[in-house]
Formats: sequence, structure tokens, C-alpha cells
Amino acid sequence: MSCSQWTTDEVRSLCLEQGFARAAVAPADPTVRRKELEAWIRDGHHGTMGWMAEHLPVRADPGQLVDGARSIICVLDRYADGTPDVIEGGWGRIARYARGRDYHVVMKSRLHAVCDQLRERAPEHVFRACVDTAPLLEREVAARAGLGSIGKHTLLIEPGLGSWLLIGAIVTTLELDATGPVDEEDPCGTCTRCIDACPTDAITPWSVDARRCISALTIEHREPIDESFHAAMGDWIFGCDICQEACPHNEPTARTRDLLRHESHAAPVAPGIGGRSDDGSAFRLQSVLTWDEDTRRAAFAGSSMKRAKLAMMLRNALIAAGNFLRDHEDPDLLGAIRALSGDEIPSMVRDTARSVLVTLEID
Ligand code: B12
Ligand code: SF4
Ligand code: SF4
Repeated sequence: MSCSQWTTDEVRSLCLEQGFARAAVAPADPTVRRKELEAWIRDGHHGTMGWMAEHLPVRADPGQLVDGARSIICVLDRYADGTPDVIEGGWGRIARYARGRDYHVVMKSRLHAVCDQLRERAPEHVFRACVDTAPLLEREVAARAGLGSIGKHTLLIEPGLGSWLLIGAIVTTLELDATGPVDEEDPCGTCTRCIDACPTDAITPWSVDARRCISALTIEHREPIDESFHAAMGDWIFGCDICQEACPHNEPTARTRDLLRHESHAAPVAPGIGGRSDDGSAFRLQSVLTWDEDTRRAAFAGSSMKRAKLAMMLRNALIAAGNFLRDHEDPDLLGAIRALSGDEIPSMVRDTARSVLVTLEID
């Protein structure tokens, strides 16, 4: 079929009508960084995310994800404006991307709406919507489409928008004119702010060691967190934004505050439930430490936070509570930690509680 069924401009318009901040098209070519991808896995930098080591040839080549793929339509949602958080002591912080409605669901349903429209004029073509979970190097594809460039912290930075962006893609057999740059821009120059700010030294330029990254430790890692990371985790109980907060491309200005943020990211999910703050940025640690499965479900309904199981949230909140109690007195919070250290408590939670108590008594 001819490539004129849809033009790139028409496809971009369809995406923008769905409220995406940016849309562009990349060719569905194999990665130019296969060696780096393979080395990251070989060196174990994916940590306990075993799924990252699976389907490596597919991740390296979108043509294996969708047979006969020619183009990748790439979109961005802007989820935050980087306004500094004001988190009270005794509260556990949530990364900004996870404060609104589950982006996997919200972005995918809007991408599916685009796919449906595209199929009307190109019914013989394949359109596969991907948000995060498909084996696709989304940041590289977005950069190749011209939507920005990758910083030393490995995230996509759009000049003017910064990196508070989520990426979605439609891999398709439709041939569209690519919009991307000839040469990759370096957004960093001599800057090393994200590397210096990372509290666990997880970043080397253009690579993140997930075994050390607070985001992976709190959201992906289903085992006890090594004590050597506890202090560095500070008040983060789900994800981490420190490398992005440090980045000069994300400095909030009057202009960036007014830029498009999709409504699904603007309002917090379930404020007040399970001890959540009204602005959705944090949970009261005392509350989290008394959660049961029903409370977790209610607090995470419609949110991407449901990836963290109850035991993981208790573990994360225990570590944050221990960090708070290093410098503050709070007998109720200490009591909540003690209550989770009994023999009857499941091992990951109990062992974390005991290790936090030992640290507090030693300090
Ligand atoms: C696994 C994963 C993680 C892991 C590993 C992170 C990582 N850096 O790979 C963990 C759990 C740690 C994580 C954390 C976060 N993640 Co994440 N994650 C992913 C996922 C599912 C796969 C990423 C991947 O393929 N990693 C593999 C490694 C090898 O990738 P890489 O290191 O970038 O490898 C490339 C570089 O090495 C590069 N390279 C090597 N040398 C050089 C040199 C130069 C000059 C350049 C430019 C590149 C380069 O080539 C390699 C191949 O492309 C993607 C979704 C997706 N399907 O793409 C989301 C994704 C990357 N995550 C996202 C987000 C939002 C986050 C967090 C901000 C969440 C949070 N606040 O807690 C943090 C940020 C931490 C960080 N600094 O990376 C967004 C990023 C959006 C953006 N603006 O870029 C994505 C794209 C999800 C989405 N759909 O929007 N994530
Ligand atoms: S998300 Fe946090 S821990 Fe992970 S690389 Fe960035 S600053 Fe480091
Ligand atoms: S903080 Fe500096 S080095 Fe890190 S991504 Fe931003 S510009 Fe690049």
C-alpha cells in the first residue's frame, strides 16, 4: 500500500487532539546502541528486574515487535512542572509521575483512539500501542523522532519542556515520513548535577545501575533492601525524582508552569485515602505502617502505584520512618515500627523493622 494513506502531519494532529504535548515519527530501525544495552544486562545493572533481560533481540529491533514495522509514532505527556515539593516530616514521598491516574492506562487508551482512527484509512496495517511495558527502547525512539535528547541521567529531555515527560508509542507497518534530527544533540555539556545529586551513586554518564537506584529499589525490588541504601533513601517511599530535580533543564519558570499538562496527571489519585496528602505527593508514614491489603487497594485504585505490593510499601515506609526518627522524636511512629518487628510478621517486613530499630538504637 502507498505511504500516502496518512501523512505525518495528519498523524501528529490526531495525537495532539488526544491531548499529548508532543508527537513525532521515527523510522522503526534497530537500535544503534545494542552493545550498550547488552552490556547493561550482562553487567547485571537491571538488578532484580528479570523481565528486562528477556526478549533482548526484540527490544533492540522494533521490527521483531511488530512484523514488518516501518514507523514508530511517538508521543509525550507532560506530568509535572517541577515545582519544589513541600513534604512535612513523618511523611513518605511519591515520585511525581505516579501521583495522578495510571499513565499506562490513560496514555494507552488515548493511543488506542489514535490507532482506531488510523485504521479507518489503513485497515490492512498493524498498529501496536506501547506505554512502558513493551520491549521497546522508548527514550531512544523518542529521541530519534526528534522529541528531545537523552541526558546523562538517561532520561529524555525536551528543550523547553524538560524531562517531566512520559513516553508512548505506536509501532506500525505504515510508512510515514520521519521527523527526527540527523544528529543527536547533547543536552548536558559539562554539567554533572544529576550524577552529583544522586544519593546512591547510581548514575554514570548515560547509564543507571538499577541495583542502586531508589526508583528500582522502592518499586521493582521485591526483596529486602540492603541496609547500605537505607539512609540515602531519605523520605522516598515510591520512586525518586532527585536526578530530575537537579537538572537545569527542569528549573520551573513562569513559562513552564503554564505549559500543557494532561488532566490525568494534574489531579492526585485518592487524596486522603490511606493517609495520603491532599496534593497527592506523600503518605503519612504512621498510616502506611498500619495498612492492610484493603487499604492498599483503596489508596492505589486507578494509580500506577499498585505495582508496589503491601509488603514492599511497608518495607519502604519503615525505612523512611527510620530516617525520620534519626533526628526526631515520635513515640507513635516508633511504636508502629516495633509493631511490625514481631515474629508473626512476614519476613521482609519484620527484618526491615528490626534492622531499622537496630540502627536507631546504635545511632
Ligand atoms: C527499566 C526502566 C527503569 C529502570 C532502569 C532505568 C534505566 N535508566 O534504564 C528503573 C526502575 C531504575 C527506572 C527508573 C525510572 N524511570 Co523508568 N523505565 C524503564 C523502562 C521500562 C525500560 C528502560 C530501558 O530500556 N533500560 C535499558 C537501559 C540499557 O537503557 P539505557 O541505560 O537508557 O540504555 C541506553 C543508553 O545506555 C544509551 N547510551 C549509551 N551510551 C550513550 C551515550 C549517549 C550520548 C546517549 C545519548 C545514549 C547512550 O544506549 C542504550 C540503548 O538505548 C522504560 C520504558 C521503556 N520501555 O523504554 C521506563 C522509562 C525509561 N522510565 C521512565 C521514568 C519516568 C522513570 C523514573 C523517572 C521514575 C521515577 N521518578 O522514579 C525513574 C528515573 C531513573 C533514571 N534516572 O533512569 C520514563 C522516562 C521518560 C523520560 N523522560 O525519559 C520511561 C520511558 C517510561 C515511559 N513510558 O515514560 N526505569
Ligand atoms: S532516580 Fe534517584 S536514585 Fe535513581 S538515578 Fe535518579 S537520583 Fe539516583
Ligand atoms: S543534570 Fe546536567 S548532566 Fe544531568 S541530565 Fe541534566 S543537564 Fe545533563
